[in-house]
Amino acid sequence: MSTPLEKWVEEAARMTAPARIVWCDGSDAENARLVEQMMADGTFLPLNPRTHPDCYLHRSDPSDVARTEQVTFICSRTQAAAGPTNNWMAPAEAKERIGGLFRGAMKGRTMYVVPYVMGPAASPSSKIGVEITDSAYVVASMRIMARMGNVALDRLGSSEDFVPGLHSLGDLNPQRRFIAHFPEEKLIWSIGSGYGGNALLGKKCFALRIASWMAREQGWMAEHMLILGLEDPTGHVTYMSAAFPSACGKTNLAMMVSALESSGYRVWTVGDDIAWMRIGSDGYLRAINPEAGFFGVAPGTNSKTNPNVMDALGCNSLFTNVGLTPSGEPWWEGINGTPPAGTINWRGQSMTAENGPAAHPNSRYTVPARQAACISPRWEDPEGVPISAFIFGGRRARLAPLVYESRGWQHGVYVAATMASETTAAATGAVGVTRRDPMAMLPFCGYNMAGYFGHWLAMGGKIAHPPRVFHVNWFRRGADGKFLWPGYGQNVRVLKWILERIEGKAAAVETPIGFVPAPQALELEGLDIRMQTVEELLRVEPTDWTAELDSIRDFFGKFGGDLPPALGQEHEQLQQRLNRVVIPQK
Ligand code: GTP
Ligand code: SPV
Ligand code: MN
Repeated sequence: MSTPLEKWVEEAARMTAPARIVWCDGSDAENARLVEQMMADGTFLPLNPRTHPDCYLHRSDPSDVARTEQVTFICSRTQAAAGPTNNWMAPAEAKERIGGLFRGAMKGRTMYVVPYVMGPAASPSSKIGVEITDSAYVVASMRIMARMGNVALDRLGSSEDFVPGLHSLGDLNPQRRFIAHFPEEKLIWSIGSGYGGNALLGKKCFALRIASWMAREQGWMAEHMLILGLEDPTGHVTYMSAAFPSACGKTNLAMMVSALESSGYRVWTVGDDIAWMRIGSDGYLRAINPEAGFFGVAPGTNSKTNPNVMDALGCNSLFTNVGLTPSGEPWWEGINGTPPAGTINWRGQSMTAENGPAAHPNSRYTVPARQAACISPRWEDPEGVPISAFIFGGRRARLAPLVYESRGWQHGVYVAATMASETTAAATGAVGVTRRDPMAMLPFCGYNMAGYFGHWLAMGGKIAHPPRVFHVNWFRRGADGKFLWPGYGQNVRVLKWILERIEGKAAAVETPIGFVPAPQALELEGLDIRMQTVEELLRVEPTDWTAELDSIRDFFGKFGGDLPPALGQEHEQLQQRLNRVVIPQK
């Protein structure tokens, strides 16, 4: 008698016709074999064994360097279930079209069966996925990003309770690339890409798109959020989760070296990208990090901005699409000065003006979370950590102040649902275009976002101690076009204000959009910043917000009658508060 997993593997093999099937156990020996093989076929280039033992450089196809949202589909039975913000394809059509591409796709290749656990192995909140892939790079990456191999098979046994994900590189042609999710079946099909969230199916496909659907069905939350613990001078740790869109600072906030460490404020990392949260028996939202590694943006990372990750990258790490120095070390823009002579770029070309930057803007490192010095002692707590604050934010050159607090849960959901940010290189397409990205979930919500907003509103009523809701913006620019706020480790000053708001200690000024820090309430000791800049950072410009409301109204309009009335009410109330302070133009 074969198990449900064996049956699915047989079915996938019949469709894709691989030359051989390898069941991955996750062992060191298996990894060593894969690494040997990838060095032999050029998939991996070894890095300097002295400075970077067991580290490798991988170059993806130049047409396959970021998530591709235009070919990402939610294949729910009805289009209404996917909603106006997702691409939708009928399940039968998807099976037909994409199935056609999978037919024979693994001819002559090895099919790897990669079982994995999302979440700490012993957590009741964890879930099992199995990815079938013909990419050895994906196998090596999944081994870092999830608990992979026998640990998952042992937990699964003969159960059918796993999320299957079928992945093939196909021919890497962007015209034949599809990332498809069948939420009713809890099935993922991805073909034509070997990069990041398109190919490591445990991450965005399972832990966000499929999991968000499950979470609504089962009364929990799957969010694009980091999880951090802020330790105060007494040693007490307060946990917070933050949702920023892709490449807007989650990893850096979660892993920061606090600028206030000498006065006893320290940041501990629980997760850097995804949070799964359930209501605990104590009435707090309890968060686990479903992942086991960090797949972080390389450019801009250096020993000043993120020393914790720089130290962690010294061994057992993969680098994708970064430059390579003549001494065999990874190099990217912002790591340290100018590239050493003889550095080659991410495509293996010499560094000339025509050949562009050394590292692709969405180049990434892949590193085991446990290697970070800042990893929280509770990062694998099976019950999860209790969340006291939600922080939302994005890149807004002008509109949003450095930080503000919402007026309560319902207003907080409105703040999150109306978030917007300038697009980044994490997804293909134009960079720097402001778009609505509710809860940083626009590309990741597996169902109709109107229903998702409704789920958020409903959760608020069920959580005895709901997190307080804040909004931050590290990216406000001055008249000279430069960032006003130093960011990175200095962001702890904002976290400290948030902590003191939770504790009822910090002073705030009420504005139409919420509460901003009172002039003296932000800890600025030791920071070289002018008071005028601080005022500029905290300013709420009512006329800018009035214009924003029009754009929000257009966005909400997409959802028609599905939009929860509470959000419409919040919108009206904000409009009224703004009307009271905006002096009518003659
Ligand atoms: P994903 O992995 O795509 O979800 O991204 P992320 O949200 O984890 O973003 P990450 O922390 O990797 O940062 C993305 C880029 O923003 C990097 O180039 C960082 O150097 C830069 N960045 C992060 N935090 C700050 C900050 O506080 N200020 C400024 N100016 N830049 C920042
Ligand atoms: C993101 O784009 O939000 C990422 C990178 O975290 S990827 O895994 O490629 O989705
Ligand atoms: Mn992300």
